[in-house]
Formats: sequence, C-alpha cells, structure tokens
Amino acid sequence: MTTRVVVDPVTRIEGHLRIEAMLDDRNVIHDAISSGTMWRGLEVILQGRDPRDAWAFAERICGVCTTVHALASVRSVENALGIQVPPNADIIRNIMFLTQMVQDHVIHFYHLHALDWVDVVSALKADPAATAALAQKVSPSWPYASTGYFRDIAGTLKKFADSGQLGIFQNAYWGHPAYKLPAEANLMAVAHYLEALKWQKEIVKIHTIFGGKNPHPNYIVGGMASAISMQGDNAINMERLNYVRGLIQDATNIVENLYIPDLLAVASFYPEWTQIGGGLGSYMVYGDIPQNGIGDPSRFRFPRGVVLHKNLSEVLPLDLADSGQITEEVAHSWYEYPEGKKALHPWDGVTQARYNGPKPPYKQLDENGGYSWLKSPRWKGNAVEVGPLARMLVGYASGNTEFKDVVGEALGALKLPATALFSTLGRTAARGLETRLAVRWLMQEYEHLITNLKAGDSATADTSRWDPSTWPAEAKGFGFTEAPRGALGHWLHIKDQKIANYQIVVPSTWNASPKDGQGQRGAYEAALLDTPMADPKRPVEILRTIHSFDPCLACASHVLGPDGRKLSEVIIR
Ligand code: NFE
Ligand code: MG
Repeated sequence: MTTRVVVDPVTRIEGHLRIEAMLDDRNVIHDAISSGTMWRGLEVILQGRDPRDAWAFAERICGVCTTVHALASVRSVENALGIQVPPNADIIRNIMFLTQMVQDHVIHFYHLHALDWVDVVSALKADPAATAALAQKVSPSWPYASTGYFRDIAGTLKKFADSGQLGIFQNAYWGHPAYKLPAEANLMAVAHYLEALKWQKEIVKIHTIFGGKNPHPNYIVGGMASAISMQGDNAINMERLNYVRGLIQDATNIVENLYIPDLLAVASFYPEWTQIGGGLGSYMVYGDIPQNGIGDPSRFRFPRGVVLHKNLSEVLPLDLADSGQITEEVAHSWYEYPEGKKALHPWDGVTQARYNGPKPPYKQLDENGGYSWLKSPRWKGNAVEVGPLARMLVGYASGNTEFKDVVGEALGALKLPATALFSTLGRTAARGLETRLAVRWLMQEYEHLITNLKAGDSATADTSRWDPSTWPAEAKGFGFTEAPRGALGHWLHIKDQKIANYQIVVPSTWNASPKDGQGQRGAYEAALLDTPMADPKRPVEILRTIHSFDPCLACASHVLGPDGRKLSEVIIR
C-alpha cells in the first residue's frame, strides 16, 4: 500500500509549492514530486522592451530576494554591450548583494525554518531563570539574557496562547514527537525570533542609502545610481557612510552572537538530521562578489564550479555561455517546446505555456505526466543542487581557507565528520556558515569603498554606451549572481535596441525542478527520498527538508494560484 502525503501549499516559503510524497508500509518516503503551482510569465512581459529597463521589471519577480534579479539583469545587458562598470560600482553592488544575503538568511533561520525545530507552544512550560542560564551559556555575548527578560517574553507568549489566536504561530505541528528541544531552548528561540524580527528592518537601510529604497532598490546599466560626495549634503556623504558602517557592525553582532550560537545549539539536538535529506550530492555555483570585475571568475569571493557525486577532490569548470552546459527541459513541465527540441540553452529558451494537468481542485498530480510550472534546468545533463550548501562545498573543495575554517570550526563544535554536510541539517548549517563569511566580507567591501573614495575615485557608473545608437544591431549577453537560494542567471538577446528574448533560470527552479526526460529528480524530490515519517498526517519531516532549501516559487515559476486551497491535505489510499 502506498500512502500519498500532499502538502499544498507549503507555508513559510515564498510562492506556491506543492509536494506529493509517496510512503511505503513503514512510512518511509520512496518517491516524491515537487510542483510549482503558479505561472507569471515575466519572461514574456520583457519581450520587446528597452534592455535598460529590464532590471526594474525583473527585480519585481520577487519581494524576498529583493535585489538579485536587478543585479543579474544589468549584468546581462552590460555583458551583451561590452560595458565594464567602474570598480566602485562593483563594490557597491557587492555591498547590496551581501546585505541582502545576510538579511535573507537570518530571516530564513528565525522566521521560516526555526519553527520546524522549535516548538513554540512548549516554550510556555519553560522556567525563565533556567532559560536565562541557558541563554548565557549558548550566547554569552548577547546582552538580553536575564530572568526578567525571559519572564516578559513568556508572559507575552502566554497571553497570545490564552487568547486562542496564535497568529503567525497558528498552523504548525506543535506537540509533534519530532520536536526535541527542551522547553527553555524553545523559549530562548522565541525571544531571538522577536529580536531578529526587529533587526532585519534596520539592515536593509543599506539598500535605501545606496539604492534609494528597499525592497527593489535602484540600479542602472553601466554601474550604480549612487552619487557620492563625501562632504556634500545632496549625495551619499560621510555621515551616511558612517551609518552604513554601524549597520554592518550590528549585522556582525547578530550573526556571530545570536544566529550562529542558536544554529549550533538547535543542531546539537537533531543529529539524526545529518543522515537525512542529502539528495542529489551534486552541486553547482556560478560564483560572485568580483574583486577584479565580473569577467574574472578567478577573483570571486564565492568561487565558481561544479562538484559531482559528492566528490570533493574535484571542482569542475563551468561556462554560462556554452550551449552544451546549462539547458532547460520541459518533459514534466506545463510548457511546450518546438518539435524535436528536448533541451534548450537559455539563449534559445522558449516560454510557451501548455497546461495539461488536472482541472483544479484536484486530489493529486500525475508523476508520469506534466506536473509543474517549473522547467528542469540541468548542467551537462546532470541534476544539481544550488545554494548555500553548494557554495560552501565548492568553496571548501576549491581549497579556500576561509571556507575550510568556518566549516571546520562548526563540524568541530558539533563533533561531526564532513560527510554530515550532505544532509538537511548540513544545508541549514551551510546557510549560517556562509552568513559568517558574508558579514566579514561586507565590512571588507565597505572598507574598500572608503579607501577608493578617500583616494579621490568617486565614479559609480560608466554611461558611455547608454545611448542605443552606440549599440550593435544585435547582441547576446548573460548575467549572473549567487542569490541567497543559489545560482541565478539571466540570458538576453537584444535586436534593434529591443529585447528579442529574455530567459531567467533561478535557483529555486534548479532545486524545485520536476524530473527531466531521463527521469532524474530535482533536488527537492531527491532530498525527500528515504525520509522516515513519524506521523503522515503531520508531515513536519517534509517541511524540514524542503525548508532547508529556503524555497522561493515566486522567482522560480515566473502569480496566479488556483484559489481556495486548503492549507494542507493528507490523502491516504
Ligand atoms: Ni524569490 Fe530568489 C533567491 C532568486 S529564487 S528568492 O535567492 O533568484 O530561488
Ligand atoms: Mg525561466
């Protein structure tokens, strides 16, 4: 007998994701499908537009990874037109990029993922004095750790629970046997949930300073629209720059004294999750944070490359312009490709919707037919995982000491071997570890900017090729970045000064993709295999692994959801 567990929509993510997991008699998952249930058509909206405007449309794919699509977009146009941005523009883009990565990862840990490990309702049983003692042990440098502080938090939580309206904490599997933290650890985590919530609105002020607003800060093809005048009042001046430094210091404090200690504390209670959820074992990174222009991947802080089949002794080279490397297939997607075309490089990509799934509301999808609005991107035919774990493993396998040090330290603290990384918990830990690197790099990029400015270089854009009359009749380009969820690429084709084709392949498309024509599963599907479930009616195990990827289906399927769905549904047959 097969039990099919349907989770739709998966909550605490961005966008609309449906998971169907097939369980055997022992309640172990033996097959799974991942379905993006909405379509947006942004790639179609971009056709025929001025390429200099593309970033503003593309950026609005998502309100979560607020800046990365603008970055990939301007880079694709600059690549097509042969524009090299001034060093300060790269630095400011790096600062914007790292700011977003730090904010996004902290939010993911506390506000999206923690509740898979932390039982908020159990926190009601915690003793405030014991919680204070625990907090002082776990995060000794964090100032808020008194008995009174935790008594207040517990009181607030109790009022919340007594009202019968748990609000944001309403729909979870509280009391599920898979929750292992003691009540005091749960109360501490709830307190830090609230701390992180207050902080995350501050850090993004860096975007408002350099990009005018957040979400969706402003970019410009050729550089950044951030006028800097150290002594002036009508541009970014020293007072604003000092403010940025303070925000970076606060971010460092949150990451080093709150996020990382909490991550390690939670991880220590769930060692079994280092054996579950590994999935594909193949990883891909485009790389980012240029130190010598975007054209020189050898000088990226996040190294580029591919690791196949858990082989950390080899990092394979990667080329975004090679039509034999990155391709997308639609074998199980609700799209159609021209006759005879099985896989297309994004420059030749086609976005032609063709829904052939069941009429909603439906009970289940057909794993042998089309079942998702996501395409299936592949690298040289391989299904690969992208994101924090991929970045940490490619950095580690590249022999980079910064990566080796943070990974080694965490494994040492948890007394785990490197193989523990290939897991749900490894993915969650990798996100925290790269955030440590990100705050460090954020300050280094900031210092670099200040050094340049003091030396008299305040150029932030090269507009010499702004006028379309300077462009060739036809040009192709690609732009990329390492978005919080992984490798992001935009490919465009400009013809007669207009966008002839625009294809976006986002991280969550790689990870949440359906099976390809060879039957190879996407990363989510593969990661769910062999997971034992304690209670199929309360599928917290599925959430743990899927959330470890930090899904964003808004990005992935470019919104229209069939309305009126139940929050979750379990069908037993
Ligand atoms: Ni909408 Fe995104 C990120 C991009 S999707 S969040 O990170 O690109 O995977
Ligand atoms: Mg696409």
